[in-house]
Amino acid sequence: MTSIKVPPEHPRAESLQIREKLVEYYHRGVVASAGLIAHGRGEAFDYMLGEKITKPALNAVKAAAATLLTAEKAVISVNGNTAALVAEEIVRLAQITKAKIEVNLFYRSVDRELAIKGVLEKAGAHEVLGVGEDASAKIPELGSERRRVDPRGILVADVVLVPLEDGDRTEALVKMGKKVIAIDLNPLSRTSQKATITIVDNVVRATPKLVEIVGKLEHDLKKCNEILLNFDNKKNLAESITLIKGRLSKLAEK
Ligand code: PTJ
Repeated sequence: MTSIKVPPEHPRAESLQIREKLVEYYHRGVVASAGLIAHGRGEAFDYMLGEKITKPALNAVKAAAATLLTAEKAVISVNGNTAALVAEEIVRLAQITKAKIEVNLFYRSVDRELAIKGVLEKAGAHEVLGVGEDASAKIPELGSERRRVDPRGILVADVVLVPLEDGDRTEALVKMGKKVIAIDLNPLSRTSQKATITIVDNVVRATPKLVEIVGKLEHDLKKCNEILLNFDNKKNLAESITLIKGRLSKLAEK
């Protein structure tokens, strides 16, 4: 296994450490090989966003927190990259919002499902849905392995959080009447465009921020409703795209 120790003084140390972590979890059977490619795609958008949480991302995080806290049956869908990067934050988020955690993979294999379950349990999860025979239900109209869901989880959820998704499932879940919260660095992706709430940010920043905000809003139903009344996903998503455009223009002028 080729892995390097990133010198902390390296100007891009944080980004390189995240990359190394994904490579390590790839070798541990958690991350799919395509997960490494997906990360590279995300990195490119992160560069354009300025590698920090933006105002529209923060607005979306607040709306996501309010949605999770007011949900009846929320589920956090976890894939390989998410487990590798933010397992502890996912478990904490599930605890505060009383959401269930379900493994849902594009590149499904029992070995990967078990490896991801193991990572989540090590991070403190008591129950992980969607593993092996537990993923016995099917999302209609979906051809990929992502169609296989747990009848106690995603199938009956009213709200599903999907960090790092791949398009058609978001659309299918929305068609089933569910609210979908996506975390995706690419504001142009089908997931971003089809989700009910789109957080255009890196999971490594958005997930801890989500934990922080749900902690603040946990007992404030009035505030949650107020946030939701004032949130417009289309407008917010457009702001992320405009922000990238503005940043690129400024950089071009330099
Ligand atoms: O673990 P599996 O089997 O479920 O597979 C997971 C991947 C990510 C391989 C699968 O879902 C996939 O192929 O996804 P896509 O279609 O490549 O889409 C991934 C999206 O996530 C892209 O729009 C990326 O820009 C975005 N992305 C990548 N890394 C991050 C990210 N968004 C937020 N935070 C990141 N760290």
